[in-house]
Amino acid sequence: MREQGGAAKECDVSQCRILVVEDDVLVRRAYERVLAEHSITAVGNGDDALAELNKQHFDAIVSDIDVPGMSGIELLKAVRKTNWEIPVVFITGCPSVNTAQDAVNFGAFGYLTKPVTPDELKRAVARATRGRSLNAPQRPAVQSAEALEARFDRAIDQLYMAFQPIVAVSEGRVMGYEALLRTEEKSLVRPPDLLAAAEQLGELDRLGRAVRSKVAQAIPTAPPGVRIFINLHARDLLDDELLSAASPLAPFADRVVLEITERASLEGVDDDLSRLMRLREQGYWLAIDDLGAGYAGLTSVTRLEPEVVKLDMSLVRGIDANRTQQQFVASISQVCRELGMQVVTEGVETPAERDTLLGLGCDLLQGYLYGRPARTFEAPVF
Ligand code: G
Ligand code: MN
Repeated sequence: MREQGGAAKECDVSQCRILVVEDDVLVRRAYERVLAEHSITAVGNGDDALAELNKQHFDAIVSDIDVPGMSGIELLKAVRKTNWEIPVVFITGCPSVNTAQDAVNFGAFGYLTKPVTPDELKRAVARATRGRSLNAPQRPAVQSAEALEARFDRAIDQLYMAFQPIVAVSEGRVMGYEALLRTEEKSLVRPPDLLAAAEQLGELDRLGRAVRSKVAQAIPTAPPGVRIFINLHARDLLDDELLSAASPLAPFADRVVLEITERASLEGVDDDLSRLMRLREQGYWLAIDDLGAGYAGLTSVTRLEPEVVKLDMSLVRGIDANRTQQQFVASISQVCRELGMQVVTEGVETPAERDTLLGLGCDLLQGYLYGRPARTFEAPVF
């Protein structure tokens, strides 16, 4: 169980602090102008960038890859040693599959090819800052005089799951549904807020158990043969209930796919890995979620050897018009398929995105184009 989007607030434009790393003065000024609505600090090389990062907090980094001295990729590696969170958008004059793979491996958020239009740059930064607030929920956004405990209790009482189809397009069938956390409690209606509340109250186990029990209740009503995908929070892995034979999901283990992110798969390292392996022995499938979103890297793919890899929607959005995204999705999905993994691409919204993905050999698609999350297992629109 883990946060699932919802209408999380983007960081207030004026409040976003962006670090721009670009050695060409004219280009740097151009980026500063395009991003003028944000608070910009611009530097010409990686060392100065690290010095700025030590001095102040930033919401995102926009970096050229080919900067003098430390390259953008080296800068990213250095940043990731201490900061797993900050989204990094790369811009390069000479794209290559190698640098794209390095970029994703170390959790880059986006990868743009020069010349970048003002719109592309603005959109990439908006996505990066939005992704950040989605991935790192702060304290609950809705303030209420009523104690958090009482609201959280109600949120748990009024918890329900919404199911979104994942389709195998060429076969015209549904391969699974992702179960997404929802509640009727108005003050915690955004999943990141509900998760932040659970974290704050030390109630993550209770939330995770409630989610698993709801999903288990719903599985008998799912169409035969489909798999049910469920998001795990890093914390869920430490809850013995998940691994116990008495877990409500246990009877359905061979139909359930547990989605994990980089954080869930690497945080406790060896212990987490052995717990994941035990879950697999019980019949669960494992999926790496949000690959390409900024923190799920290729190391989690090689360590876990998941049955399924889910490519993040930031790689899908507008893929029909972006050759770098196309090249990247093609190469990553090919590697995963060669390793025997199924590749799901998330967030497919338009026929153009669908057609491009199908052309790249991606056949397992999830997104609003096929169906929104719903309380029952709705058939997708093909
Ligand atoms: O991190 P994870 O992949 O579990 O996030 C899934 C979230 O993405 C859910 O909140 C779901 O509602 C949302 N979502 C699903 N399909 C689409 C889509 O096509 N477009 C957008 N913008 N969001 C989507
Ligand atoms: Mn997911």
